Amino acid sequence: MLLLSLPRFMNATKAASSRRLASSLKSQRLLFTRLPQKATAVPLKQPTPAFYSTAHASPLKERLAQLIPKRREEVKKFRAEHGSDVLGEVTLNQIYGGARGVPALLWEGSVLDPNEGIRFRNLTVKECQEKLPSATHGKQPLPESMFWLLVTGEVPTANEVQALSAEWAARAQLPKFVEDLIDNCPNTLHPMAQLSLAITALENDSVFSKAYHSGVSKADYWQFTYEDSMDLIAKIVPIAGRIYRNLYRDGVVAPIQPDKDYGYNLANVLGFSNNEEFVELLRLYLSIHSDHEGGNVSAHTGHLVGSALSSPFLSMAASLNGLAGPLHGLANQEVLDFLLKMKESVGDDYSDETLEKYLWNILDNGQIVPGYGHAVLRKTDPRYLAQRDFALEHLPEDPMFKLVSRLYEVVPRVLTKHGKTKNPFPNVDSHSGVLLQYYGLKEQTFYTVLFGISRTLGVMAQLIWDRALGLPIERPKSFSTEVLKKRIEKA
Ligand code: CMX
Repeated sequence: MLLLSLPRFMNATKAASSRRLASSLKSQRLLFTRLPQKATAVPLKQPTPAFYSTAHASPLKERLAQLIPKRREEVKKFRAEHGSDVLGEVTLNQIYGGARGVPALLWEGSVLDPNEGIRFRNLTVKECQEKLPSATHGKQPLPESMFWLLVTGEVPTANEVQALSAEWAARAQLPKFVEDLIDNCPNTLHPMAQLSLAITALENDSVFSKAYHSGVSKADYWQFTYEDSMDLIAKIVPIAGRIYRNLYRDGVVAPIQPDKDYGYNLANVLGFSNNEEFVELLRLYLSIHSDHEGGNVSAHTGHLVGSALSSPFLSMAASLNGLAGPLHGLANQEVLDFLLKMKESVGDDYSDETLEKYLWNILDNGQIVPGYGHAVLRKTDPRYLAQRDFALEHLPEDPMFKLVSRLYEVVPRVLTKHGKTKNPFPNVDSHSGVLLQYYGLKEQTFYTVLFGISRTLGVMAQLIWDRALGLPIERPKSFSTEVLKKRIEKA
């Protein structure tokens, strides 16, 4: 077991290379992302309404205060020069087909290529693993470093990551009524519903809502969004711990450790921090599930609700409600149910014939194979591969991992023959459950909560920029079938 104090937990080699990376990235073709050299810190001008006093020193906020004015100018110029340029067209099928592929959203943190997979601020999953600071003796990116990257487009230094760990730990205290709210939930209420309730209840202390109603300048909205976002990211950990410990253990939640990183603290509130390998898994998990561009249900919902100037708490609660759907984040729970049932049925017989027969039975019943397919991806999800690499290193002989591995060979073939899905390959949800099971986190109804914690990082990073760039309320146009028919006739 490794219990390291915060000043020591950073991987010095990676931290040292982060500056070099920032300058090498500068030369790459970046569509929207700029990676400016860090300027000397300037004191951040904070708006000072009566209710607003932050005791939290925040290097990330200072850095944002430097980046935002430049970005605002850049976007203003870009829009002035190209505001009327056409980026695509919309077909009738797209209107009836869930708006697939319609270029309609701004999302700064990540961009998804159908074949290559996700790039977080232009870094692939593998590059993030190589370049973002990790824990001492660890290999996986610290979620703090992923958040810094998503927000700023820069690889943070070890000190910057350490400051973020300390800031999140310092903000983690829950209001008593939120603890009571969770404690009073019936144990039949799904953990995602409990999570959403608790996050909604944090609205009580939203500085964004208070600032809005006190009439602060629009130019300062981002600062209050930032404060709420940081509180939310910090408090979602003890909330998750409380839900987990109430539902599946003794109801006792370990306190947040102020000198430990985010992944450690999450493992600790769940009761698993004595296994360093599991802590590393959580760091990987929290980093790679954080963002998957803006069109997926959870990301888009958070962004949409935030556009009405609902606070980060209300926006994220809405986002989590979307994540809780079985076609989206709940798929990781569904995958494990599916695997366990399959294992029960096939036993140790992982032959092509037996697995294919089982899969065809599901498909012939009109059911889906959870964990396979994607609305955008057309190849194996690199987030799946990162988890597979982790399994190959740490649990290569685990029977459930072996089943997942065999399905990776068999399912694409079957789905291709089935001929419906546009992408027969596994997505991120296909792998996470077996890893969590292996380390003893066996309650699959809780899995989407972990996804939700991670997704909060991506949604909050974007929400800060939404307010920094002054994006307006979202309002795409809809039509009835009758009107569409008329328009088509006319066309
Ligand atoms: N098993 C069986 N059929 C599938 C399938 C799968 N894994 N994936 C897609 N299909 C079917 C669809 O249901 C659809 O059938 P109909 O024409 O009868 O409606 C057809 O193939 C075409 O779908 P698609 O265009 O390939 O996929 P969509 O963009 O409509 O949906 C997704 C994408 C992820 C919802 C779908 O692939 C699916 O349901 N997968 C299983 C659930 C899952 O793993 N979700 C998690 C995705 C990642 C995440 O968001 O967390």
